[in-house]
Amino acid sequence: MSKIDEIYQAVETGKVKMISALVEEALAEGIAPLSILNDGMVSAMASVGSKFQRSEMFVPEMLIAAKTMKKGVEILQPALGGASISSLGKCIIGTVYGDLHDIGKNLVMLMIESSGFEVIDLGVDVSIERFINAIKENPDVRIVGLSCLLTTTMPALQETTKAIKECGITGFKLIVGGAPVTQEFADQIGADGYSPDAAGAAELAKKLVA
Ligand code: B1M
Repeated sequence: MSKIDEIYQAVETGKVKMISALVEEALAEGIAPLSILNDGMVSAMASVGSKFQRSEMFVPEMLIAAKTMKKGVEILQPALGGASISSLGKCIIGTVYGDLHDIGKNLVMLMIESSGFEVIDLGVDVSIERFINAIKENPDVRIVGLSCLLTTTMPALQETTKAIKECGITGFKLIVGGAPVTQEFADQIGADGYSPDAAGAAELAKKLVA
């Protein structure tokens, strides 16, 4: 079995104790960090999602798979991130209220940070008020990023976007993303940008502040 397959299986079956060593071994073998991330871990999480949909997996297994991926990403982070120069300004990021998913948001954060932004992470289940307070405390913010993983929290994404746009502070761009979000929805709710993935979000953020 290839190292990528081992990582895939470890994430899918929630082998938290094994993942750090496997990722380290993969890096030592010279496997590209992005391949470890996408072919090993992200695709395993997609499989977890499909199994959950087919009732072949349940929330506790999904949670342990998520923990395993988070641990793997921690090991991968230095190799993925590269040197951060923090000269493009501040980015405030969070997952909208009602939504507890943060793996994708954390990857977006990592990519945005390593492309030169100072990231302020508000975490998950972030109320509209918390987003607006963070913007008021950091009026020089350049990018605000909202993540949303559930179709049921898409209305929260819409409300949060509207409230932030109307909060009286300008000078930043608001970007959105997450599995159920599309370019069409982003346009419809008045976001300044949308990306389907973490690398694209970092490119978009840089383009929007250029
Ligand atoms: Co939940 N979950 N979950 N879950 N979960 C999904 C999203 C689901 C699709 C699974 C399924 O049914 N196939 C489904 C949603 C269905 C829907 O909305 N139509 C679902 C459900 C139903 C639920 C619960 C309701 C289950 C329940 O309790 N019955 C519940 C809701 C809890 C809540 O949030 N209120 C729930 C709970 C959980 C756990 C807590 C157990 C766990 C999350 C742990 C954590 O995040 N710390 C979990 C997990 C792990 C998943 C799946 C399996 C994996 C998500 C993930 O981390 N993917 C997921 C199935 C799936 O996605 N296929 C699922 C890997 C990650 C790298 O991808 O997050 O998509 P992703 O991020 C990508 C892009 O979306 C994008 O870039 C990222 C990297 O490339 N992106 C952005 C994300 N944010 C962005 C922001 C940007 C730009 C791009 O700009 C700012």
